[in-house]
Amino acid sequence: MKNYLISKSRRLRGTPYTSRIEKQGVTAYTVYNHMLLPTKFEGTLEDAYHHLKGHVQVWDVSVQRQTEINGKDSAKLVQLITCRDLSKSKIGRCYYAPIIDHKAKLISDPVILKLAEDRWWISLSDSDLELFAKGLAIGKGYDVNIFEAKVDIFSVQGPKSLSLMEKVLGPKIKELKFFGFDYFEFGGSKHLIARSGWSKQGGFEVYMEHEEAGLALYDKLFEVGDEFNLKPGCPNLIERIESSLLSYGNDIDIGDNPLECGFDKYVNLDSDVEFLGKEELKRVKSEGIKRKLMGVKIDAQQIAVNGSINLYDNSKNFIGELRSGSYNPMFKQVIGIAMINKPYFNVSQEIKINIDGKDYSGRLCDLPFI
Ligand code: THG
Repeated sequence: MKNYLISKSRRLRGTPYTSRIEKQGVTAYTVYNHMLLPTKFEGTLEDAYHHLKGHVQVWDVSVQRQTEINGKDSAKLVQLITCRDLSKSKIGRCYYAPIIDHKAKLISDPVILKLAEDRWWISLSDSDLELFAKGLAIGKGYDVNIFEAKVDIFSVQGPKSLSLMEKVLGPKIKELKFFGFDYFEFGGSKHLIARSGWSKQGGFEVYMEHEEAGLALYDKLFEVGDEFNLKPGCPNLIERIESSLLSYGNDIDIGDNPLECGFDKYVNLDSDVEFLGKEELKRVKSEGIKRKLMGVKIDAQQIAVNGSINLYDNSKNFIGELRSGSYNPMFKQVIGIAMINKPYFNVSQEIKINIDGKDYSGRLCDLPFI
């Protein structure tokens, strides 16, 4: 597949780490939240996958922008836009939460951080949530402030992330629970650090607000990182599919509802909290979903998914679309994520797919893969 250069401009924002990762060997970017997201470093994607699963990487994920909502009515507004019940949410915790509109369509699948009773960060997937939230706040007359906070996250992912972070920040980091956050001192500033990140190999995310001290922390990790075989990296397509971490715009989008996406545990219809799309979701739930996000295993050795690829059954009936996929070294075949229509969403349903002019067979499975 031919690749093309990306033309940088002010509109396509760089990050505080761009000059660093360009020295560290970044070779490709994508665009996410109007910003540069590295997708490849020197070496193959498969090398980076094995390294991520065995060691530790630091990623520039500044594209995970924070929409801050603060003020008297902020809790009301945050609850209005998510179907996850946040009424018992705690300060110092992160919540993976579907954001939906009045028709229960998915606007974003961010991580929500509760900083205070009246202060929230919504750590966006690729979606212009700020405009949606502002429109609602204006229409409802809510007393809130909504803006993009000046925060640039770097992520430390991999099985050796805890040892690396402990070496630099001390033993208190070990007390952080999954999806918890706290403030840690480095270089004369306090940094919000969460135990989270877009891999299933364990790790942390540093929500960098103080650039000088934050960049010093980034540099310090690389200064001491050799012992842990630290390398620069980025979200890894192979690992994230294997781990079933969904990518907004790829696996799921504004045409889907959260029940189709398998977000059932983040859809709370029985409590009395008020949110957009609640009645619609109740209707969808009682009627049953008509499509479902599923795993696919394909007897092929490579694939490049740049759009949707149609899937058929053995009698050539259209059954759904593959939305992302990659060769997986552990399964030794291509695995992917697909939206499958009723009545075909049975586990083990056989599928046919055409990749680059050649037909292949495969099977559906439940998510997650492992
Ligand atoms: N971290 C932060 N912001 C983000 C992402 C992130 N914004 C964009 C994108 N990633 C949002 N999407 C996801 C998808 C999955 C998870 C986090 C963000 C995730 N899910 C776990 C899982 O599915 O097992 C845990 C969910 C839970 O149980 O609460 O981590 O990565 N800051």
